[in-house]
Amino acid sequence: EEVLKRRDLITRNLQEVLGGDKLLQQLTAGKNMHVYWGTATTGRPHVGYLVPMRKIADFLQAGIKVTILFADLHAFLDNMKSTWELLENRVKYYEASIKALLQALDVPIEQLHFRMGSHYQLGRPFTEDMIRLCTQVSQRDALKAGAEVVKQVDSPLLSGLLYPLLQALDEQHLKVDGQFGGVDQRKIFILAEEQLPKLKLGKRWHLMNPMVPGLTGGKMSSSEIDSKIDLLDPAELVTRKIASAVCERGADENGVLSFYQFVLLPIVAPADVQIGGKSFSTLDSIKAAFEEGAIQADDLKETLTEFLNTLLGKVQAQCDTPE
Ligand code: TYR
Repeated sequence: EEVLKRRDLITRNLQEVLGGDKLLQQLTAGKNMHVYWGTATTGRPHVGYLVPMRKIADFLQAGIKVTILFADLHAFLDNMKSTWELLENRVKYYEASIKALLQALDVPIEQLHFRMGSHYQLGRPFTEDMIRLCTQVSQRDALKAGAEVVKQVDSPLLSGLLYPLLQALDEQHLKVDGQFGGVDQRKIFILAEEQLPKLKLGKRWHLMNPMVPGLTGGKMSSSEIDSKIDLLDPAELVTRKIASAVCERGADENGVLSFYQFVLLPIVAPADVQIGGKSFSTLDSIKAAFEEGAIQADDLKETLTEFLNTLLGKVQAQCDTPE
């Protein structure tokens, strides 16, 4: 029963789990488990990072070891989203931002482990595995695996084909039992599950978060400025971005409500949230009140703005290292 409780904590709010049987087996056997989440140190961390950080808190609470990987080489491999010279500074910037974010969320960072990809990916053992893996994976499969993660260009670079292979091998070289990421990582996770066993490097479970849509709907990307709120955006800019978001009754896509669903509600739970002078604990009740006209778009925006500015205020107070 205790085991099932831990399993539920590990998998709650996820969109998809691959290898859930194995996870349960390991829990039952009392194995000391280890999971990692990687981030390519490309642009600027944005509020979408709140969601995986919340999840990491669940892992810690379930008593599993968690490593955060700053995938600096991956930032370079993905069409040089970072230059070779900038790699180290980017990691520092990410590390400061993410630690500040974790602290603002009351996640005990002293229990976390932090690694940097280039520290082991350039060494001989990793390189040997990479070369071996290159003899297993076709160009086509490598390209497909990266389709939702690596920037897609007309003439794909070899570096972009290596990207999913290195990510798969990270599982082996970080010595983890599973990897956690957004559901956009799915094809890379599948590649890892299919290919690593061929090299006798084992098969891990994979946990996937839903993607957080931007304020204007659609995937939150580092390039879509208006729909994306950076961790270091000043309060008045956050206020302006939220104010300009479309929030209409009866629309299929509502970025403001998505924010409640993926960011605000999971973070404030189990406490209630106050909107327009009323108390809510579920997305459905918020949606219903909005549709009925009991609360207005401006009410939704006001609560969201206050929530984010309070949280980001804490992050920014911790982290005064803008690039
Ligand atoms: N692919 C991840 C992203 O999209 C980054 C990553 C890189 C994750 C290497 C894990 C890993 O081992 O940001």
